[in-house]
Amino acid sequence: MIHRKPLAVRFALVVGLLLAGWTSKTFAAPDENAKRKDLINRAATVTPHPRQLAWQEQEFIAFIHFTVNTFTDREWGDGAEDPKIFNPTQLNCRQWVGVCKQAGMKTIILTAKHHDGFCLWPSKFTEHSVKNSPWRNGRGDVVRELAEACRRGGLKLGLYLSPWDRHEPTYGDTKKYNRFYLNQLRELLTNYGEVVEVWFDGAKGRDAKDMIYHWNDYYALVRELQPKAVIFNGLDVRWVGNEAGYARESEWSVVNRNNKPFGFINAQQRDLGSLKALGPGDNLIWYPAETDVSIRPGWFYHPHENDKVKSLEKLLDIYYSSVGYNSVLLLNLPPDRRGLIPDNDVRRLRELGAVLNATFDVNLALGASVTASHRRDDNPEFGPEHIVDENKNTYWSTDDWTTAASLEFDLGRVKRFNRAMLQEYIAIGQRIEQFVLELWDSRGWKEITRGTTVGYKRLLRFDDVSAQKVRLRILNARLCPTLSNFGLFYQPPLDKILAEARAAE
Ligand code: FUL
Repeated sequence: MIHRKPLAVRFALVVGLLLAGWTSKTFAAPDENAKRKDLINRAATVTPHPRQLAWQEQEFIAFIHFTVNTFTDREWGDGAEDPKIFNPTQLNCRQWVGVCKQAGMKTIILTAKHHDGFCLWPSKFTEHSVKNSPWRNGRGDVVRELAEACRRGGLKLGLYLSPWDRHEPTYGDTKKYNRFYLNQLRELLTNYGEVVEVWFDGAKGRDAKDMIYHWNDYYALVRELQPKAVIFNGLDVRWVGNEAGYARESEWSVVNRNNKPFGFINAQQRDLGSLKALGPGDNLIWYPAETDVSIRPGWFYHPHENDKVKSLEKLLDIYYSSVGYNSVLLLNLPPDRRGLIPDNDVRRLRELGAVLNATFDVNLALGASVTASHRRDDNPEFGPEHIVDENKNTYWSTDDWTTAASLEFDLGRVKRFNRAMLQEYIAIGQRIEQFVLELWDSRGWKEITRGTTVGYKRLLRFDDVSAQKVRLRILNARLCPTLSNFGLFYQPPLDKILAEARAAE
């Protein structure tokens, strides 16, 4: 049975509710606005540590997966492998370095120990290593050879040390294994010179024994021994969330840590950094994405994958969708049983390098005259000419809360291009949310392409266009946009580039 209230009471209730609604809207709005402004301000001003900046500038780095798996044709060794099967016949780290340099890579990260526990260096803390393999009569050290080849070739070194170890008998005993792991980490970070990235793989099989990794002790040791190294899947760099080679089209480097331990952010979440994903109470941190993918289907060498090396078109798509989407690309190259990067992979990397050089060697916007709708404080320090001055430490910006602005580039003469590049001055934060690129075609401005986030680098691909004047309209930015670099490029047809590269060989 329903009890109905007298009419007068019902009337008073309705009026009361209406009033309450009206007052809460009227008086809560400024508070909501202030909160939102505060959030935007905070999100716009979180900045990278110099070690994160240096890592981001590497742009394109190599991953090398090499262990007993190379000889057993497996992806995950079980730890029972005989060290004697590790016997590369022509191992030459200088070949690896040469191939990586040709492709434009700046760092090489080596799996010093994968899940099988076999160590590519003669660790004092286990017998399961190169010291018990016939390679170099048990006196070999792949980590040392790579460190030296990198130093000689001007590349940097990163190391991967799998926490999950299927060989080590102490695995499963939290106290003992953590001590063992820290000892190995200490060896690697002490004996091989500068290390710029330490890669902590979170993978662990379902059959793995239960134990707790002392992540904070691992991080502390990295900071103590290699303060310039970034920690992947730890304090400094996050996993992009897939192993296919694709970053998000809107990849924000500022995300909510959620007060979870580092490494426990849900890297696979579709939106980690937009203002929809962030809220007023969030603990915002600079936590940029690294995109890892293999040039072949597997991470390790398998003879049956020799003809499954990714196509040049696929690798270019990956490059534009990782480096070009505000991420670092970590491309895996598995050495074969000779200990060399296989021939098909070498050829493909050489092609990739040739295309990237042919495209990005000449920036058609360099030296263009630039005018801006807005400039910060009317101060020449923030003038638009800094966008095309080739100096990554100078930039253009607007006043705070001028969140839209446009920039006009006069190239001096009509030029043909099909690629564009934008770079924010991320040392002071990441801001741009949306932009449009247009050209002047004597009747008016026409859109060429548009994009969302920029961050360290945004690359855009479009069909060939010709113009003397180009306009970049920043439609929306957090706090105020910055730009430190703008580029227009022309990528010739791939067959033409490859024919020229072959002729030059
Ligand atoms: C994963 C590992 O399980 C794979 O074997 C590979 O090392 C990849 C990069 O990370 O988590």
